[in-house]
Amino acid sequence: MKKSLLIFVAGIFLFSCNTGVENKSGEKPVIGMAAENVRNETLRSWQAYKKYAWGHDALAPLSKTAKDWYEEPLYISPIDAYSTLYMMGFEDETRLIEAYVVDSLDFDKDLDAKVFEVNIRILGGLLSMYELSRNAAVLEKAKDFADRMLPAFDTKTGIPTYWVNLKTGQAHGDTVNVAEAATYTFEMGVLSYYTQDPKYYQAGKKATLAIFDLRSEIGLIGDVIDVNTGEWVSTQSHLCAGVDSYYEYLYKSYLLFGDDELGRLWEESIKGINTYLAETYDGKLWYGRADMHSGEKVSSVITLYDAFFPAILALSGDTDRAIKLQSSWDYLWNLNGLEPMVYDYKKATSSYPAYDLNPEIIESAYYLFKITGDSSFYKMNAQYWSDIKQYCKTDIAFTSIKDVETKEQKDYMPTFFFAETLKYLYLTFTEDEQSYPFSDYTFNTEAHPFKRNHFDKSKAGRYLGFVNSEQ
Ligand code: DMJ
Repeated sequence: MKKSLLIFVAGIFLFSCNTGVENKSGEKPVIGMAAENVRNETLRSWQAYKKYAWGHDALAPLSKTAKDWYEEPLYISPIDAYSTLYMMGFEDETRLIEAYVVDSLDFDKDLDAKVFEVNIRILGGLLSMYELSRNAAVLEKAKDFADRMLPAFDTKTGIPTYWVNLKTGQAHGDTVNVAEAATYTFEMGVLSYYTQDPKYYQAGKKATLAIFDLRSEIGLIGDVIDVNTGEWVSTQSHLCAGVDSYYEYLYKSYLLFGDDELGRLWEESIKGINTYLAETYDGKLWYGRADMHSGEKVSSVITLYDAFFPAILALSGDTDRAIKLQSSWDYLWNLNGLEPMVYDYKKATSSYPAYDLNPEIIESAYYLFKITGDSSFYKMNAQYWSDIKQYCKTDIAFTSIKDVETKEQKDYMPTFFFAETLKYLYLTFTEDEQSYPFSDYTFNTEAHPFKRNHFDKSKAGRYLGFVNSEQ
């Protein structure tokens, strides 16, 4: 029997030996052994973080030490981990994080933070912490943090600089990629909704419109831009790392807030993507790189981040392409049992064969499993989880891999492993459909969940400052 089939059959058998995790009403919903296993591994890794890296940004699981992104820690792992721990029902742990954030976390730090990264992890994490806890003091922290980010958006184009100093507001770094330029409408929109102050969403949307307005005659964008001149520094068009979440937020922000303008931007963008970037090579669907002006293919080098795209295709209704693309990514994963960071689908080589516990292929399998109901996507995630446990597990947690062929380990557990990878695995496997139904939630690009019906579309225009044409 094939290994993947064996895992699936074992999964079905184990479902009959269900365990439970208490929910808020004191009931014990059945989650099944596969989900329970992810839950146990999450707790084991979280406890390792607490023991060896508490108060710091991330855990280095081999040396059993802490790593910080900047001169001072910003507490990124716990903020990123919160929504996953919450959904898994670890109430003591989430209460601990919440208390630390409210009582001890002070963002008045003289350090330069990467605007894009702290937006999706810290602002996104804090907003979902508020969304789940309804603790008003957490919303105040989120607002304080966003106010410290806003000076970065004060450029000629409205596209934020790469860095912003959290204490002084001094912003610098004129060259950014498209993801760094325009992945803000989601978090800024949520904050505008909750504060009823449009300034956040307006700043994020201005940056998004600036990128869209700089598209070529054939409707493609480049990938690196100067925030002051608005000139493309690189005219390569793709949906790989460095662009990915720009497209993701066009659709997701439209979905969550109902801003039709973003919906139109998505519709226009996806036409160019499917016309010029998509190609079938060796019987597999891939999205490569093309020149934004001529539309001619310039490269078949992709990154594992691109595996987010089947999820967005499926969410936006193009299940056919989503299934084909996911099958290409599944093929790539199974070449080595983990996927390489960078891969050339024509040369079948990797110039950077690391795997950093990234979530994207798992995220897409989760979406496809929920949208199509096809168990082959469940099986994919069972396979990926089994491989991650085989190659990335350490005595205290999980760690990144230097080379997917040799499986040599690095000494780092990224914060998105808590936020995304473990969450999407858990949500795929859990039998408890009641607590977090797929169609009730929209996730930011760091997998922080926001309940769709918390955002009343008849109020969103007013709170976020947009007008739909039919209103
Ligand atoms: C995450 O931080 C986010 O999903 C981001 O958009 C790109 N990918 C990383 C994890 O791989």
